[in-house]
Amino acid sequence: MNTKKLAAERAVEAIEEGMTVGLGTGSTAYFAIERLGQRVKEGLNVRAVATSKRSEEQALALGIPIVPFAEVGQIDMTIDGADEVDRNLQLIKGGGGALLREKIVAARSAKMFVVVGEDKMVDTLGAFPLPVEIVPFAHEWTLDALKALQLNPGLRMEDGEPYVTDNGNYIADCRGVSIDDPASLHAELNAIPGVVENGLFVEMAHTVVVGREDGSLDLF
Ligand code: ABF
Repeated sequence: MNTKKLAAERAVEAIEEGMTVGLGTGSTAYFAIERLGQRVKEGLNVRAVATSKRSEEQALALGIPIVPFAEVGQIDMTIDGADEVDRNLQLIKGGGGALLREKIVAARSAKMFVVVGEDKMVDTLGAFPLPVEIVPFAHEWTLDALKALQLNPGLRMEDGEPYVTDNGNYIADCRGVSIDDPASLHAELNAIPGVVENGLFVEMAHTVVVGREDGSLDLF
């Protein structure tokens, strides 16, 4: 069973005529955009903003209208994946490197639908490395500040060079941190000079759609 596809397509059914939709990033969001593209071909009128260049390209290729941010007052509904979801529906996102744009779009959304396979559901966040987006300037010092918080940061690399986000920043992946209080850690991280944003999405999920291996769905 493709639990990601199951969850993504269920969320897309909640999109109504005339909505402004936020399009997430990642393999689960990919299925949501594909399904939305089908609905647009069937006559659904929506407009969208995307959380990454790759999601925007996918949407445009499917005929989903992308609108400038200046023309969007509020996003009605955003559909996006996650790397981990805890019992309080707090999230770790950013494994795909798009966390900054994803959080900006989620924050502007009336409803954020998080779409995951059941393997993403955890008791406590942190088994998945927490991504922290940092500026390249003096990034060594920013990494030191993360180390001082015992967050065990590692610079995300790609082809032997630091991975660069769509925003021209680096990502530090923080491993082995059991996150019992996501809200406090979120505030602590974003207070560090050099940190742009972090992958903790606290009190941002409106609905979590979970696809199960047995073909069932749960909505929280
Ligand atoms: C994106 O979805 C990222 O924030 C997150 O890392 C990713 C989850 O990946 P996938 O949907 O491919 O499992 O929104």
